[in-house]
Amino acid sequence: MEDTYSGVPSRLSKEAAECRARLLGNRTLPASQPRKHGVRLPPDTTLEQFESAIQDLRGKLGPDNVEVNDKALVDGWYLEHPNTHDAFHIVDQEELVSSAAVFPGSTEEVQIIVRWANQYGIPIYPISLGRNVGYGGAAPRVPGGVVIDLGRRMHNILKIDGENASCVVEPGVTYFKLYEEIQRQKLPLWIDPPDLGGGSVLGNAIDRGVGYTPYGDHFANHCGMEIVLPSGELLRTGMGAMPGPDGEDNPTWQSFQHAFGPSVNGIFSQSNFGIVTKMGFHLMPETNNQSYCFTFPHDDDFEQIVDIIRPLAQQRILGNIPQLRHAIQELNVTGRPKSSFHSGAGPMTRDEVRSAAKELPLGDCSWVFYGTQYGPAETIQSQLEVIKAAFGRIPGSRFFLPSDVPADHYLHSRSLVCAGVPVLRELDWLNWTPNGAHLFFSPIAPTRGRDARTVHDLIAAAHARHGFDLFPTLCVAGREIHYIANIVYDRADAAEKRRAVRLMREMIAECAARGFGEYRTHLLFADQVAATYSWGDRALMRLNETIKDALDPNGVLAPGRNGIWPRRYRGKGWELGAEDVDMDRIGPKA
Ligand code: EUG
Repeated sequence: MEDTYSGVPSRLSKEAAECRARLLGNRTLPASQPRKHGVRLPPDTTLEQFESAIQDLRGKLGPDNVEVNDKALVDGWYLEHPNTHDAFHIVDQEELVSSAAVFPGSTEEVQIIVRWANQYGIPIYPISLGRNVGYGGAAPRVPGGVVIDLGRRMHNILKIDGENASCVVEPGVTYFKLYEEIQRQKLPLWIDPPDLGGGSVLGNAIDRGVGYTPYGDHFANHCGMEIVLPSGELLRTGMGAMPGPDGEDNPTWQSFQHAFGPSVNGIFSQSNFGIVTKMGFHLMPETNNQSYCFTFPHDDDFEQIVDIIRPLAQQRILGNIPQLRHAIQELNVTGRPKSSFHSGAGPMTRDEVRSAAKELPLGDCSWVFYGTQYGPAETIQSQLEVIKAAFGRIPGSRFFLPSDVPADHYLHSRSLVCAGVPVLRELDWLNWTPNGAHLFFSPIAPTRGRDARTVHDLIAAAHARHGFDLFPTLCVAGREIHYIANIVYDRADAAEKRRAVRLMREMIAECAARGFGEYRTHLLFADQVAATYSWGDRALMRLNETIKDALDPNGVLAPGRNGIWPRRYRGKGWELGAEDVDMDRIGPKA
């Protein structure tokens, strides 16, 4: 845990050790198994070509900074995560694998790697840390791609500016690390962690992840990037495009995101147009805050809850993006396995959830709303009066402060996250099944009761059809909801994994038929999701492909990422569509 960059701070070492013991205790799979196949070579590359390309790369970067992926694959766990494959493998563990990993120590070395890839036509796949769990982790979309593990050596906090309230980080800076450094410098600033604190600040933002302080839209709160283009050239966006005096960084790089001309920042998020090696962020000045939750008695209160949140969020009376969860998540966030609540196969029944929830601190309920208010005590008090009056219109609703629940209740961890303190608590729901892994289904729904109901019913019916418990976490803003369904599955159960893939594919298609699309998805589903954004004869994808082919004519940078395939790969059997549910081999059929 004393790891220099990707471990946890000492304040969490006991919690992390317990979490690890529970997760590994729930594993029936061996820590690793002998490989069925040898190294997965990059496409169209012979072993001899691969070996001489690797030898060349070792010469350029040093032998210790290139590792061929030929050993047994180890899933590890959140804090000891692989850079070789998707630890939460949803197809065969050996499918979404790299051929090698390379560890650049500088932007110049990233440029060298990109030029090397162009020379040999080998696909490269940059990761920050590989903790994009539930969305593909460290895995390259094209099996046999070379993973550029940026985080291992590029994990410097380049700048923290207390006056401008901003920072500049490299890809390997975790939420934990940035938080600890700000504490060490005793600066009155907050970071904005997502639900788990071990991820990369930069990586999460370019995947357009979400956090829960008022600065929770991570991409919106970035300010300035440095990017290695697929040609190996270097670019700075925003005010950073203007040279600073005497060769320094532009003094307004972290002050103003848009600068002059087209705003190109966005095309480097959720794309494969460049490798972001530095990124600036605004940091929120610390403030007084109060977390709380409301419970509601009936499943059918759902529409009214959503309709009450809408004006409160639009008026910015709600302090952050609150989460709306179901009572079943009160069970799984205890870290107890499903088997302690339910026997036999199939999802838990509503009655089982009800009787188990009765014994927990919030009692029998359906939906739970977790919110936080910010500002001086009087402001919080008056906001809470408005919010209580609004939710009070729902008969049987109940209000809780952290002081109303035991110290181990989830509300206390929520309270930390919403005040900018990164934690690990959410890992506990992986204990639900043996060998627990998760996959997110993440559609955008309008913040309107009837639409939210449509999406929820469709997702609930699909989960029931495929025998999965439904764990809905709704991040509700004033006009849209990030509806996150956490599909928890057993990595040892191939049939259950196939059902999870079918479940995903059907939900993507059924939501799209009603106009609801995903904000982000796992690598395996990116083609299907991208294809749902097809307005105007695929106008958006045609633009993306035009940009891709112009910037990356050799098609080496993260082919297939977010459904964008370079010309060299298009229409050759790489795309995975709605029909692809039994994927024992990713890639063109021989
Ligand atoms: C969560 C939230 C997300 C996401 C994946 C997971 C929350 C899990 C709002 O975005 O993409 C508890």
